[in-house]
Amino acid sequence: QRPTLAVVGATGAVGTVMLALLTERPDVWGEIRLVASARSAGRTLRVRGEDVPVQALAPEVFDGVDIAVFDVPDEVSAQWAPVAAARGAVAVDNSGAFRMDPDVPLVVPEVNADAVADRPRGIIANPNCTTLSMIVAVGALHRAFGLESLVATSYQAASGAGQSGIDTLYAQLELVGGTRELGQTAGDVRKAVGEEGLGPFPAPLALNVVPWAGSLKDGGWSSEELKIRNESRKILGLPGLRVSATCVRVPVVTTHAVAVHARFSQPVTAGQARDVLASAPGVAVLDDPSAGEFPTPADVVGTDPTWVGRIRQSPDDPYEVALFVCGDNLRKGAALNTLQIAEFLAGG
Ligand code: 11C
Repeated sequence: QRPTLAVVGATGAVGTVMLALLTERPDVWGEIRLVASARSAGRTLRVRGEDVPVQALAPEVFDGVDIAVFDVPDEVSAQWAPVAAARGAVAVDNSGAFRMDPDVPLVVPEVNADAVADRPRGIIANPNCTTLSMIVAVGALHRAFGLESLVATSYQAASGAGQSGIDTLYAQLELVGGTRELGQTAGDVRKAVGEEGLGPFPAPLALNVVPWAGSLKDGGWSSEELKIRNESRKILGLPGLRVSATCVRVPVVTTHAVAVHARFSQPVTAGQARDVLASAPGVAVLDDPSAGEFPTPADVVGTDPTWVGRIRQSPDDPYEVALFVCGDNLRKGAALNTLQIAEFLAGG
């Protein structure tokens, strides 16, 4: 009998991509149950070519469910993933609620699929989309060369902040589009957008870059930067890995990019790194700057792989390799990785 899947948060930005993936990918599921807040209950959504009613989140929706994927805010997952687990489902959670819980594995199938087996709470966590945008490539290089430190700078898309991030960016672009004077005088873009037009961002995103994502933590770090550090350490099984990240929001709708400087326990040439990445599952190499070929968010959005280009050996340190990585933050960064974990469980 095919397993029953519940999709919790089916109506959100990530949930919408999840339904598209469930329709596109080889179908391993029996019943697919769609679950959302009471506000969305009663709506009908299309999945696998069928109209499926959305049920309100309640303990009984998990009865008979084998795997429940959660694409909801942290506080909703914190409350409901344990309920799903108590009713017998394995909860695969895309929020930040459980990622650093020592009794919850943090899984990227291409890197540490075996970690799914050790799940005493019946919950498996999916990493943050920024970690996920680079970790498949970094994990492949670690396996080959032994990673010692990581410096990462992100260029994060507006959709990382959810539907309100997308709506805010489009609204700002409409406000500033066609005004040729804007962006040449300090504060003029902020004035054009207005305080009420900032949405979830602390500064205008149109015609700008914003060095901030998440909330303020000790030492001036953002939560997003610490997630990259802590989650990379846990996924790679390197608790002492040195990681320094700077997270920046850019006026891109979807697909996070990350400039990565990785230092290894041995010298690594660009050619060696390229060969490893070219044969790594889930990675696509696009690296011919002489032909103008490197990944950009606008060129790879909507695709599954982790795209890598600009692969260079540091001119000053033969142990260090620099690369530019792009990954769709709603697919591999969220829905796809969650679904891959669920499919791995369904197959095992
Ligand atoms: C962003 N990466 O781009 C964040 C969103 O921990 O799952 C995802 C936050 C998380 O704003």
